[in-house]
Amino acid sequence: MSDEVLMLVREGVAWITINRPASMNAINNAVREGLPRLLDQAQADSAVRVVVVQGAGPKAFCAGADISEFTTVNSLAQDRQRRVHQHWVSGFDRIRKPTIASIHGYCLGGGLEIALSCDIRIGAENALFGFPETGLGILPAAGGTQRASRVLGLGQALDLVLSGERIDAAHALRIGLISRLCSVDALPAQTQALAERLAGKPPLAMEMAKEAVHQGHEMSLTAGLRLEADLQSLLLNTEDRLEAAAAFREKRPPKFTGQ
Ligand code: CO8
Repeated sequence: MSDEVLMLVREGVAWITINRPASMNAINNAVREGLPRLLDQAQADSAVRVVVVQGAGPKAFCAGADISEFTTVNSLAQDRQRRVHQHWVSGFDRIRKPTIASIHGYCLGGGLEIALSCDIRIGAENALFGFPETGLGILPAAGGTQRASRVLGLGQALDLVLSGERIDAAHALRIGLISRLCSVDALPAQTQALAERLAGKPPLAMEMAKEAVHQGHEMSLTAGLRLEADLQSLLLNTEDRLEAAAAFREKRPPKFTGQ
């Protein structure tokens, strides 16, 4: 596989790095094909409890699609193939483990769509977010128009998508685009601490909590509450629930097995 997107598994955390720093980690074919493949690998690997996505180099998380590949108009056949084949960010919809975007520098276009596909976004003070797509004659079509409105609400999503303006990290925190903000220097350690905290929790509870929030968001309140109750019933039958309670009683750290 190309080294333009890398994965390293450490202490239950899969660190996926978009590794094209000379191009601001722009998404070329290798990234488009490699990222979903690595996400599927992380899902299949029982040693992985949490996935972090980050960008290599000092300047960018990801500056969006590689514009140097924007040279030809798609034929209808290519377009059909694109729809039939896996959507390039769909790996995030398949992964049941918690995902974190660790964002520094530019987070634009497809890069912002990757970030929005993650469950938690942590941003460094130098992060800059925006959707330049409409200025390029396209729209944010890797989930951007849909996920932005779900994460931010219609007003903020329409502002970002239509204006194409960049917002800084403090603004992103204010509108809920990121939920955590830290200094540039602290970003790796803060991300690692958060990822390891999540990785230390019972995996089935994490998976089902994630499912309840994501699926429930697309349902009526009544259906969502039903889903929540059903998933809780499943968790009440797990070994890890008993282990959590036993560890609390015995004043020791829990040992979760994912059963
Ligand atoms: N694609 C290709 N190369 C890029 C990209 C990009 N998106 N962004 C930066 N680079 C390259 C530059 O060409 C430059 O290369 P070189 O050194 O060889 O000239 C290098 O990275 C450094 O960039 P700059 O010199 O421009 O650095 P600045 O600090 O002056 O500016 C910016 C950084 C603001 C990030 C600027 O480079 C920029 O505006 N980049 C383009 C951002 C953009 O419009 N992205 C595309 C959005 S559209 C999109 O993402 C659609 C997603 C669709 C899903 C993907 C499937 C196709």
